[in-house]
Amino acid sequence: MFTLYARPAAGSAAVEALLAHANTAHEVIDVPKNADGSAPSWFLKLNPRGEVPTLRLSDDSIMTESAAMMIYLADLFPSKELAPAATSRQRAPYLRWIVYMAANAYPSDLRMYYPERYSTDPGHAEGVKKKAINDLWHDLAVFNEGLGDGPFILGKTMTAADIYAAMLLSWAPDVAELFARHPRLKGLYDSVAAHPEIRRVWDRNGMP
Ligand SMILES: N[C@@H](CCC(=O)N[C@@H](CS)C(=O)NCC(=O)O)C(=O)O
Repeated sequence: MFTLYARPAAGSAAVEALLAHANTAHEVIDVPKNADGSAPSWFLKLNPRGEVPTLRLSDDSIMTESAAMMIYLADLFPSKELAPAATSRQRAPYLRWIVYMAANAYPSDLRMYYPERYSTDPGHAEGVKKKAINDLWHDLAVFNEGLGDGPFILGKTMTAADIYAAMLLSWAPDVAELFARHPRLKGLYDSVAAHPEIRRVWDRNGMP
């Protein structure tokens, strides 16, 4: 049994979607924020950074970091074929694009949504946000260039990397504009969302 600590429209959505797709026993607990926006003290005991997703595993241990969860859970359910084998040539692009999204697009999104957190000077927030939006367009254009004929990252088979990437695409500053510029990204997003159990999770998270 897994317990996913989550928040609607946050980075927990991809992990929630993977758990639903794997059809494995899990509960989702939405973590409220205090009035000042900080994390509640009970949650800080689980994850000192106060971030979702946070995942409680079946042995009661706690895991953090969304990309690590995607990789771990995909390997845990091999019958779902959400990850190429460690020895497969496809393992390299699979890992590349999960980590690319976690290391580039996700932080750009955080700078766009929370620019005030990236300087001690409140006057810098607007510039931080503008730069984050520029970086995000670039991050997603590079991802688009890296895709083959699709619809998924590895071709015809959906993996955990696609579920993760789809969540990041949905956070673009202008999703309609993103999909107009890069139809391959729309193809990936729609192909992931065509899975009814994932669509339900996207809906719960207010995703397009
Ligand atoms: N590197 C972390 C980042 C997680 C993260 O920043 N989560 C955001 C929501 S998307 C969060 O909970 N932020 C805490 C806050 O808003 O105070 C991961 O990939 O899991």
